[in-house]
Formats: sequence, structure tokens, C-alpha cells
Amino acid sequence: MSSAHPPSSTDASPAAAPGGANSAHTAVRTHHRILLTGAAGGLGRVLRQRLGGNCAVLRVSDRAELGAAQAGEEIVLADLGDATAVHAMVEGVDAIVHLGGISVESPWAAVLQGNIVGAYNLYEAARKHGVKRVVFASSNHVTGFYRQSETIDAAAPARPDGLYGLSKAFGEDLSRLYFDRYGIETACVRIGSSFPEPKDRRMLATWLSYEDLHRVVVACLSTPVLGHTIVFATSNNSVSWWDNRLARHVGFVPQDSSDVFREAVYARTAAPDLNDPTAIYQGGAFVRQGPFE
Ligand code: NAI
Ligand code: 15L
Repeated sequence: MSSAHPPSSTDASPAAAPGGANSAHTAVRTHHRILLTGAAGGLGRVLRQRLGGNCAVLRVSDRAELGAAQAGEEIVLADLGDATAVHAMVEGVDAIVHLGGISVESPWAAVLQGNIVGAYNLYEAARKHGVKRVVFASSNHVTGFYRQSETIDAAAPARPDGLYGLSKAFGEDLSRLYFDRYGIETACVRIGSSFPEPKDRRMLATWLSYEDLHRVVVACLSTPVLGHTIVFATSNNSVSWWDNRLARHVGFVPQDSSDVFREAVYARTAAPDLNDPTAIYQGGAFVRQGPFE
């Protein structure tokens, strides 16, 4: 296993990035075999339809049923908490897009198993099997306790808004360790809210279209030098709380915008109560979920 010490993300040369041009090239073949975890989930199903164009073989995995393998697919069922199963899932792949795990605020036992033990199992398997690039689905809830009146960048300290956000912060730190020690490059993609449309006023800031989700993943897979990088993943929304200047070398240039939904969202939603924490903080409703007793 290589023990090279590549530069940190902020040292990576912006010259290596073609100024975002690759973000439009979602048909680029980035690796021979890509593993997609969480493939049965909401975003997993979106990327399962699209990532086949970026590799020769797409290995899809989840603990839930995945149906029949499509052309160019392999299916490996695995629970992320099961180290043996995770090693079998990872063996033979060239890159990993890691969506699997608990995706909302949840009781500690589930978060621990899916997102903490699961992330450890995944990175240990990547180390042992020589996988050198991971796209990790992190979350805006790593920094959910910043205010909606603040703009932050990737250098802002984590302020998780719950156990779920905390587990994503752990995944980000874990991936940094595996970069510093073993040279495994990771993009920690702090996804905002990726749904067909923004559901409320908050999501006018956090919305990420499905095509922009694919764009950011392909940008992270294809940029020549990724390093260890935090990328805020939203569409090109006029209202934004996140500054991606420390991730220019990734070359993600979103093409969609929540702005086209603004009028309709305002028409069907009430003005926010500015004394309500869910309207004050970037994490929205997540800041009030739990504890689970
Ligand atoms: P989802 O909950 O629909 O999908 C997660 C998938 O992971 C499910 O298919 C589930 O079966 C699988 N999974 C859960 N625990 C597992 C375990 N222990 N072993 C194996 N598989 C397990 O979530 P969604 O919306 O598709 O999100 C995908 C990823 O992106 C998640 O990691 C989530 O935290 C992250 N994310 C999503 C956002 C969104 O707007 N949808 C926003 C921010 C982050
Ligand atoms: C997340 O991290 C969740 O996975 C997703 O379901 C959304 O709720 C999103 O954040 C959000 O903040 O809107």
C-alpha cells in the first residue's frame, strides 16, 4: 500500500482544473469499475441510472433489494456494519461513490452502525484493496448550526446539528486520515437537498438538482488531482450559504437553479417565524429532531 503524502486539498493546483468545463461532460468514462453504495435509496436510484455511462462496470450495493442487474452492472448486497461483507463489496473496484447509510436524524444505534462503523469498514476495505478515490456523500448537516444569515466555506469548523450530522463529520475526518496516511483521495460532498424540486423556502438555498448531483459526482471522479476536499453541493441558486472557492480544482459548475421554483414555493408556503430555530439555522428542521428516548 502506498504511503505517499500528497498535498492537502487546499494545496491542490487550480491549474489542474479546467475551470469547470468537465462539469458538463457527464458522459466521461472516469474508471473501469465503480462501486455505488446506497444504490437502493433515493439518490442511489438516480445515480444508478446515470453512472453506468461513466464506467465499464457499475457495481451497485445496498442492504436492501436492488432488483435484477442491468447491462454493465454487478450487484453485491452488503450491510455496511458487516466488515466481511464490505470487503467483498469493495474488492476489485477502482473508485467508490459512497451514498449508503443513515440519511436522516435517527437513534444512535442505527447511526453508529451505518455511518460510523460503516464508514470505517468502507475505508479499511479501500485501503486493503487499493482503491484510491472515494466520493463520500456527506451532508449540509455537518454545519447545520450555522445561521442562514452566514456564508461559510470549507474551512469553517464543523457545527453538526444532530447525531446524523455528527456521523457525517466523523466520515469527513476519517477520510482525511485515510488521505494523509494512505493517499486515498476523497471528495466529501456536502449535499444540500437533492430532490426533484425544492420543497420549502429553505430548499431554495440548499436545492441540488439530480443532474447537478450527477455533475458533482463526475467532477469529483474525474478531476486529475482531487486531494482531500470538501465540496458544497447545490445547484446555482441565487440564495446560497456556502462558498466553494476551496474546491475550484474539482471543477463542479452547477447548471440548474432553484430560482425557477421561487415564485411557486413562496405562493404555497408561509413566511418563516424568525424566532423558530428551524428558520434561523442552516440545518432547518434537523436542528430540532431527537433526542430519541
Ligand atoms: P436514502 O435513505 O434514500 O438511501 C440510503 C440507502 O442506504 C438506503 O437504500 C439504505 O438501504 C442504505 N443503507 C442504510 N443503512 C445501511 C447499512 N447499514 N448497510 C447498507 N446499506 C444501508 O438516502 P438518500 O436521500 O438517497 O441519500 C444518499 C446519501 O446522500 C446518504 O448518505 C445521505 O446522508 C446523503 N445526503 C442526501 C441528501 C439528500 O438531499 N437526499 C442531502 C445530504 C446528504
Ligand atoms: C440530508 O442530509 C438528508 O439526507 C436529506 O433527506 C435532506 O433532508 C437534506 O439533508 C436537507 O437538509 O434538506
